[in-house]
Amino acid sequence: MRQHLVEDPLARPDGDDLAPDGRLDPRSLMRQLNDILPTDKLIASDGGHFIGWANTYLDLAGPDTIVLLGTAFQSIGLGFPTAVGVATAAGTEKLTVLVTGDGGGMMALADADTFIRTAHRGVVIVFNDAAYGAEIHQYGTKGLAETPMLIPDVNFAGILGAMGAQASVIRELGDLGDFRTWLESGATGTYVLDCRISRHVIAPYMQEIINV
Ligand SMILES: Cc1ncc(C[n+]2csc(CCOP(=O)(O)OP(=O)(O)O)c2C)c(N)n1
Ligand SMILES: [Mg+2]
Repeated sequence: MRQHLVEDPLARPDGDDLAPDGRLDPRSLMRQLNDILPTDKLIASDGGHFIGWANTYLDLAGPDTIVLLGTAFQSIGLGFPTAVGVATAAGTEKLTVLVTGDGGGMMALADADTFIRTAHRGVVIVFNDAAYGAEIHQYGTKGLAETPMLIPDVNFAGILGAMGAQASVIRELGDLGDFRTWLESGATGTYVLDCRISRHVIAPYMQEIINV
């Protein structure tokens, strides 16, 4: 029988500044990003554990301003190619925000280059938990070996910075200052937020799946 751990599905817990392991708490990160990002934006999302953050914590202009293609196709690695199409639709009018995991992001690096060359104004939020987090939460918790589910910390800021993006490694909320300045300046191009999040904060929807 399904256990409903989340009494209020609309609750948006504040989270802590940092998780107990010293990495970012995705909940406080998203609250901070929602404060920085404009409401008028288009969001492209890959699939993974992280899908529960942008669609609950970010204010959107409407239901047709977020595309969860990775979830629709049940395939990871489609975030960057989705974002290329979304950036084309956004033209010079709107900001395009891609949310991706580190696992799916690594699968799509060829299209990261296309996105950086295509987006008039783009933001890439990498939920970098150094793991195929969805696998850890769904199967590691059932006793499967977690070692093959781990990914060494990938330096997305370095890789995508070399492709021409502005980029920051975000280890604490105070590291978001440069991004805020970039956004407020109205600069064109792409800014990459390589967010080193904890895998110990599990999204409410995933808690329900684990406890089915
Ligand atoms: C092509 C493909 N391979 C494997 C999977 C199974 N799968 C679903 S989510 C996931 C983990 C994705 O890791 P990451 O992009 O880092 O996101 P996280 O779950 O850590 O937030 C995997 C391997 C899939 N959906 N599609
Ligand atoms: Mg991951």
